[in-house]
Amino acid sequence: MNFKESIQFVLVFFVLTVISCSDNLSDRKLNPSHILWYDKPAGRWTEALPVGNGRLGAMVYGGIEEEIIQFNEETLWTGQPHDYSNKGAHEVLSELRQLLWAGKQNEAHKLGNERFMSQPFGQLSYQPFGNILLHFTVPDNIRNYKRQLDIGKGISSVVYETDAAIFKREVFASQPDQAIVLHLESSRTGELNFIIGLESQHSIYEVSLQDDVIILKGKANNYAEELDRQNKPYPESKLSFEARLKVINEGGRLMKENNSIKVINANEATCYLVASTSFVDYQNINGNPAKRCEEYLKNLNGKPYKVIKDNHINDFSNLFNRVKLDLGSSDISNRPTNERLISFNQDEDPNLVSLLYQYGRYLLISSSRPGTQPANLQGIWNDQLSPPWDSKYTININTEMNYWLAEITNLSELTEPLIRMVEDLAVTGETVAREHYGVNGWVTHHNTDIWRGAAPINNSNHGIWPTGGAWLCQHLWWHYQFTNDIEFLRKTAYPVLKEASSFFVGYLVTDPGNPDWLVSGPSNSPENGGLVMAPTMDHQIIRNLFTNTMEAAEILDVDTGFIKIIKEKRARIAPNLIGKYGQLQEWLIDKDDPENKHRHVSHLWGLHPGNEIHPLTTPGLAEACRVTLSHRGNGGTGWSKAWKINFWARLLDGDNSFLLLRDLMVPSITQGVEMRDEGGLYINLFDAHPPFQIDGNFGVTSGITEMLLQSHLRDANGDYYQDILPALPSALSGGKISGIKGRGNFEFSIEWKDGELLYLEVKSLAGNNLNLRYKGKVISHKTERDEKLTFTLDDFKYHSVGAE
Ligand code: FUC
Repeated sequence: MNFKESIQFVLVFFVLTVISCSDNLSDRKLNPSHILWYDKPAGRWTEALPVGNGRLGAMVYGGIEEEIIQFNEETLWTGQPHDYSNKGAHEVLSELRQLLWAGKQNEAHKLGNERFMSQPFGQLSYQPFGNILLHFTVPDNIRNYKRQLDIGKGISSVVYETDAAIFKREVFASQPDQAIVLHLESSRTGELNFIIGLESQHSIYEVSLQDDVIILKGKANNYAEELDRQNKPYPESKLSFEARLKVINEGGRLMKENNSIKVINANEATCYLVASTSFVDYQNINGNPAKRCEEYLKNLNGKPYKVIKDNHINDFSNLFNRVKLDLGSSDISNRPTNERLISFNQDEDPNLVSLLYQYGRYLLISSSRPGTQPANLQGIWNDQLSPPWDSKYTININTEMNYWLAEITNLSELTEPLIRMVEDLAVTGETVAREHYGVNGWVTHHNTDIWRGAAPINNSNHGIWPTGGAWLCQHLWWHYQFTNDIEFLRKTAYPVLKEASSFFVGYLVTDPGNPDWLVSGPSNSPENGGLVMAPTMDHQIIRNLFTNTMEAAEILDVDTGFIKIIKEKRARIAPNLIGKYGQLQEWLIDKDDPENKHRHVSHLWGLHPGNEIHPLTTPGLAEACRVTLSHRGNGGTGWSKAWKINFWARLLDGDNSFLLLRDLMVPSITQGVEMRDEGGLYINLFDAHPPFQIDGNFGVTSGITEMLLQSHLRDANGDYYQDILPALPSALSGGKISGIKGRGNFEFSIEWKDGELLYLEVKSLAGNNLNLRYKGKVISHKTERDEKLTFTLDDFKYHSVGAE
């Protein structure tokens, strides 16, 4: 290098360094649709920022003097392994049916509660684990405070300046290293001073110190209520837990302070929190949490922070980056998230829609990983000993909604925990099928917990609902449809679907009013109208289960005799009916009240997530769904609104779908007061039922995807239609999405402008026949595995055929 070249090199190096430093400071490179940020610490839990690795979750408050990192481990629940079935309940099954046929609902409720319910009446609850507490000695004159969550990397951070230095903290939950990692640094040497400790909310726990490790050991509290409504005790809590926090400092020193560790005059510090319980599986709680913690820490020993962070980012972004969404942005998009949320309904800020969309994916990646428990009502984040609805699994909508986004937004492997839970329920649910119904197969009602309770809980007027397991089976079928994994179909999905179908073969009864029809009952249309015979939703779900079981058996070439039986039964299941107001009937009897605004709109299951109602194939029923939705109105809890976003998208009405989305994108807490019974968002963009319930977040991501791509209909050959931009709202008239998936294992990039398709790229991952449909025009192609095809609007204009 000569002198001139050296000068040039130095200059280029200088300019690049300045750009990269200023980028760091001003966050110029940050994509506002990947960042939640605030200029104040969190004042309450729903303002704190969530991180998680599927097993461990944490909520970071970002305090300046006092920092709280509240954490969870997903297996810490009240109770112990337990069989909830009610021996001999089947003795009253026929009487329950007779009472309902005779119109004696009150008597049926009473008998149901006396003889047919789970033992005890309720299930157990998910628990908080503990808090990491930090106390900082903060120099004066704090300025430029910022806390943020980078959802593309899964890292939460806090930065502020003082007269002495710039201080920065990062927190993430590493999946590869199974730890919550906290890194602290100051821009000037020796300025970092803090005390760190652990505490728990459980009544029995102790904290101790072993060198540079703080140890928290305890035993789960009992369920918050001692006795159920029939004075039966809840199973005693038996799980023990342990967390260990290791502190590593650089440049300073550590000192013991009671059972905490004091870090003095350090430049940097890294803290690793590992945690575990004695839970092994729903039948076994003989795990050794101390040993597990020891192993987690041993694995971390000697690994530099940078390596752990890089591994975390690689692991996290590998999942997150599969889908990119750009709906445009403006200056408003760079404002703090809380301000964006407050003004969303007045502002042009489609970027906030992208942020909320990706946040749903972020939350699933953080709360559901292969080998973990499925995301519960709060995902993995809970700070209460007695959380709303026990933070368990409600199966009459909520648990399924949690996973609606998984396959379509390219997070297929994250369904593994749900699928494993269904496999467990197929075991516990077999006992319930036998004891409560006297039939073969397996059944699950409207809730489950970590002990895989499958019996009807709470109250007979809504707990006796036997189609929970059948609904969950849809997710196993989807997994096959999206991956085409035949071994999965053979070994996992089919046996579960077959036994779920077996249950309904034995359970369905002839309708006395119409002996050609088979109906479900005793059951209910979730949480609306009490115990009944023949709710529409059940029939839709059972038809769907039978159809999927038949197709799976055909693909696998097995069980011809059994398939013949379910084929005959399916043909006799009572059909969807249109009632006197033009509405889709919620029950076989036409008794819908057009004034009823109930949050559940269960009888539209066949529209979404089912596929038996569609404006193109069953226009009359689709119109009846539209009437029903207009009766129910746009109100509702968070998940109810989220479901309606999906319903309207399936009715191909993007503008109505967006209207619901806009209604949901409002602050749930205004001037410190929670809006009652109306869904909205908290400051940290958690969805509000209220209170916080994560299903709404996941349902939003699913609903937006349904606006852009749908693949649930098939042509006469059984190939899926890939409907492109089927319900594009005018408010999102331009944008770009890549990585979303359609059935048949296709991956899509779609770009649109002024409400029209601009460019489309399809990757065929399994080599299936491709059937693209856009605005009534169809392009069909035979594809090779891994073939990539591109299309423009002109291809649909000039080289397509009219849709069937
Ligand atoms: C169902 C819903 C409630 C709530 C609960 C967890 O029972 O009806 O609104 O979401 O689940």
